[in-house]
Amino acid sequence: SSEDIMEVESYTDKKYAEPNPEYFGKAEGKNIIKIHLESFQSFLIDYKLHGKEVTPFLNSLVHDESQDFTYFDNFFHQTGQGKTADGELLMDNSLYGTPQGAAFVTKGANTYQALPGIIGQRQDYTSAVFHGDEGSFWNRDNIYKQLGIDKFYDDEYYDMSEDKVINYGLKDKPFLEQSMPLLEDLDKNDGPFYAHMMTLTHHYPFVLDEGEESIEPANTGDGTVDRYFQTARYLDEALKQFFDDLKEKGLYEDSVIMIYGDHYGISENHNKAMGDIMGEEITPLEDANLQRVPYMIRVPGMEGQGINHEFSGQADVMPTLLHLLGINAKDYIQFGTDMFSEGHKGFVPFRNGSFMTKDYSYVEGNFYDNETGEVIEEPTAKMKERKEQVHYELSLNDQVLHGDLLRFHEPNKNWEPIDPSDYQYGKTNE
Ligand code: GP9
Ligand code: MN
Repeated sequence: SSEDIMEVESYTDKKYAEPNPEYFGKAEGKNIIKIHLESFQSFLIDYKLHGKEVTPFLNSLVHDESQDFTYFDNFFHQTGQGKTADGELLMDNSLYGTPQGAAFVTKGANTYQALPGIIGQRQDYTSAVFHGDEGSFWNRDNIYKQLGIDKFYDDEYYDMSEDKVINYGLKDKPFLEQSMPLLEDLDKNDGPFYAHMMTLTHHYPFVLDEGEESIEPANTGDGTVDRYFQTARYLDEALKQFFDDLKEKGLYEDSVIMIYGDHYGISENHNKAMGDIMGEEITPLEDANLQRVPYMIRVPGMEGQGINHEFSGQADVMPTLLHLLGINAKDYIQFGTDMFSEGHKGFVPFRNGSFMTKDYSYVEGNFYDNETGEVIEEPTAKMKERKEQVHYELSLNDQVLHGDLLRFHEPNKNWEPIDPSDYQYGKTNE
């Protein structure tokens, strides 16, 4: 009911962090290119396999100051069973998925007040998702309409010849290559745009066609883990090419470029091999530490910070972006907080109720000291309070999704509820 949403709003209002005036509105009017790194975990950054970097291009974005990126090395995915779809939901709504199943599917007809809809209405952005797989996967072709996504370029828009496809769909190199003319077209006719490029090749079981691997596999003896590095390198090469193309077409310099990992690629079933890779036993705490995924952002006219160590997660991205665009996140219901804000909240809930902070972690029912890796036998009252807060936050989130509560929420600023019938996808509807 409308009372339930008021309880949620009073929580998110309290959690809300004021924008950092230095950055507020810095990205207004700029194109936004958001690049999804499938199954990419942060341990790959700077990792050396057989003495060589696995992802030299991404590493260069992190370390070369002239690139002006800010890399958050304590950024975590917060996804559950909805995997990629949960990542999308989190980043565009600052809502978690559901405890079971994929909200994209089970809550696909809910009312949302999502980033694409908001910036479409308030700043005339055109939003588009690019993905070389069937549009119906994860119910995208339906829920995207609820999110206010204007265009959905699915496999219908790409040359999906057999030599260009592997595993779930189009290989990342042809995918990004073939996306360029679509992006240019958006820029010419519909700018400013918010484009979401969803890669796919670096996905379990991490396979490439013969001749497309440029590095040797690892040699733990666990094929999944061993091949993981090869597809990561393939993705890294695809990105390098994409950046070159963006620069050549004049789409790079003046665009916000944002890169994120959606969820882990190596599940805990592979912890033995991961122990070899990391050079230490994968305890429950280490497993939680491995849930870091990259988040990198470059905003034209904003100096890169290099490596930012703030603890943050996917739910924090939407408020961060809103503030960069000069829109106050307080106008909407959001569980995350602006990562550039002084008041950013440095605890990161996982979907299963575990959470991470700078000094300690709560994993599978135990508090851990991050420094020593030891279980904290007597957690402080503050730690226990934080745990209660995280569980309360997740329960509020679940009420929002189960009760479709955003129906009852009127954002402060002139908001027109999204009508899914305003959106049509597919070539035949153009
Ligand atoms: C399929 C792709 C994979 O389109 O998004 O989804 P995942 O298995 O990673 O959730
Ligand atoms: Mn995924």
